[in-house]
Amino acid sequence: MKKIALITGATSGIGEACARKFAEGGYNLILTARRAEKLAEIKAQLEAEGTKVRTLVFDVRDAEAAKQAIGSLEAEWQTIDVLINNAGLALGLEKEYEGDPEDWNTMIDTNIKGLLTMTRLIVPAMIERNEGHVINIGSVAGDAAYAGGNVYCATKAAVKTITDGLRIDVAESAVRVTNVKPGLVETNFSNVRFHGDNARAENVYKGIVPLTGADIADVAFYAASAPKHVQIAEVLVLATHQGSGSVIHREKNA
Ligand code: NDP
Ligand code: 8X3
Repeated sequence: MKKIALITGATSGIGEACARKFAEGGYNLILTARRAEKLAEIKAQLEAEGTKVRTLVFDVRDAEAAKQAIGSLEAEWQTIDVLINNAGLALGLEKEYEGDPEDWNTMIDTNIKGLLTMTRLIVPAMIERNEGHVINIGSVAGDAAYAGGNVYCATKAAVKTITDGLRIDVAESAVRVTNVKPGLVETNFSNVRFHGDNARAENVYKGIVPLTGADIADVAFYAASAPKHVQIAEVLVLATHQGSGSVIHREKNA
């Protein structure tokens, strides 16, 4: 029986790339997100290549929907070896005193509470079996605030602390816990952040070769594949020419 990875936010960017990487690496997959059609498309592609896939359509902000979705899995799909808590977003880049409270709520409910909901649902069975791996997608944004990043940065700082807390709480077991903290990754992230302003989103990646979702999936897969006695606790992955969340060297004429 192949191992099973559950990936939240698997319809785009880093989550979709993790789906492809873990499929290539021999896992069967439970893919979750809100967009049913996109999930079905990815499932069809991966199944054509020999991976078994279950899709669960729910919003991670809806704890009851998440519970029902996980509960609906057949018995053989309940043994989840790797949970990748990836679903998340930034909304806006306004100064904190000018930000939209609706955006703040969405980021907090998705990036923090959604991750906690999934952890609470999946980890108890890992503890019972004394094996499993939780990989949370944090961010360089969680290491230090940058201009306009305020609440988004705070959610990723919370992901760091929540990940560290989980690692401490499972230390008696063989369950491993990893925080992968990407820098600038070209995905749908900036289109979402700027509420569909694609020209503004493109500017984020001008003059620098950004990371790709596949680069981050490689790191997540490495952590999951390390020998059992090795726990990759945290990895910061920046684009070359990126010094920190706010220091980015851009080629002028690119
Ligand atoms: P994308 O916008 O490309 O993908 C985000 C994914 O999250 C989508 O699959 C989306 O699916 C899902 N998602 C968003 N909100 C919800 C929700 N409420 N319920 C369920 N699924 C949801 O962005 P990225 O791939 O870049 O982002 C993935 C993670 O990586 C995020 O946590 C982000 O903060 C983090 N990150 C991104 C970086 C970057 O530069 N891109 C850098 C550092 C971290 P759907 O819309 O179908 O629900
Ligand atoms: C996403 C990367 O630098 O835009 O977490 O915050 S950044």
